[in-house]
Amino acid sequence: MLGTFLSTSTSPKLRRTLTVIGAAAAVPMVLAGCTDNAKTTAATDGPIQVSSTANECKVSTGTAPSGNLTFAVKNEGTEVTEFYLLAEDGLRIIGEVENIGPGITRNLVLTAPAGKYNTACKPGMQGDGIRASFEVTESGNKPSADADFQKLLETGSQQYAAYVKDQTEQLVTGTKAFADAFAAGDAAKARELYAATRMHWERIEPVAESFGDLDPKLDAREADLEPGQEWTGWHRAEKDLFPPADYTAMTPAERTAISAQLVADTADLATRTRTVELTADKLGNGAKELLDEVATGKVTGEEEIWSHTDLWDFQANVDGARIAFESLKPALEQKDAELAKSLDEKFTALQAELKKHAKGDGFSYYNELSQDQIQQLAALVDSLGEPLSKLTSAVVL
Ligand SMILES: [Cu+2]
Repeated sequence: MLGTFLSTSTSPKLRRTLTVIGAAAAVPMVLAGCTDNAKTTAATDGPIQVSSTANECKVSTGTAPSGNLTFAVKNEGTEVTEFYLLAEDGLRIIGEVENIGPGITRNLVLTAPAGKYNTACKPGMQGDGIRASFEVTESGNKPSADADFQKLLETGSQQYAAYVKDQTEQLVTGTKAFADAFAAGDAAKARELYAATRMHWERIEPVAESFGDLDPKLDAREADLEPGQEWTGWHRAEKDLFPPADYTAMTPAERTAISAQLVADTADLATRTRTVELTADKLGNGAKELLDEVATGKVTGEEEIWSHTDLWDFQANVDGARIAFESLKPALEQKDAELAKSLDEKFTALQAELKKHAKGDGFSYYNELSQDQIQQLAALVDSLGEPLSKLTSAVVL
């Protein structure tokens, strides 16, 4: 959940900035092509070290030259942590790495133009995090031409943008049908539409989550609510449709209000996604985020605590990750054909295992799975997560 980082809608200025980020992605290929120039790349200085503890977020430097940055984030605390690079306004997320367990180091690789930023560690994944300012100075490294490689990245990003557009369109339509049924008290129809409609949301979750104000309104789970937070969205409806024993059903007026809000927030999401500039680093990091979502919410059965439709979400997260990978694959094959092959194999293996649990148009319910089956899925998710964490650096550095 990124709910604490409220995001503003994408301004024209931000769009220009993101376009620059996209253009800068071509730099490393140029450098890699001329070996005597390799020392001019910022990456040769090695990653920026970050140490996250319960009450400190130590970053080894407060400045870095523009271009590709790698933060090696070590969790030296006792709780799971996250690390973010935020824009100067402290709201917009430039890049993030989630779910860093105690003792673990994970890299955040991103492309940043000159400007002022903020770093943040979020031990325990709660609150605003421990922040500090960070400056990226102009390195003078201007992207110039490996036209072919740049074109592959651009094409891949455009393909993924089209995918997001298509998914949001389906989400808007599906949500309307679901909300109509739910508001009308047609629980059977709403239950039938619930999981399949949510798949469109779950496929594009990293894009949806980049709007930190919309994500909690649409997808907050009851267990994750902050004190005083109003509970709306999919999981609010889920509880009413798949009620636990001690549950008091919503009134028709409450159902109507939740439905209207769900439709309005989804329309807002669709509008905002149109102006998001998707770049190679966002695709690569987004793919990994989706798989992390699977590992932390779906393979554990926590996302759909009442409906038990976790495998629908699981499939959708895997779809979104795979589409991002496939969009980058032509570029990746130029840089690291072995990694492309490994990712292909591991996506295929995970998909094959998931398919074993398919039932009609959907899946078995989570509570129908045996411990062995859950462990088998979890093992394949872990095995894919390892090479997937290398995707961004492989295409961007
Ligand atoms: Cu979710």
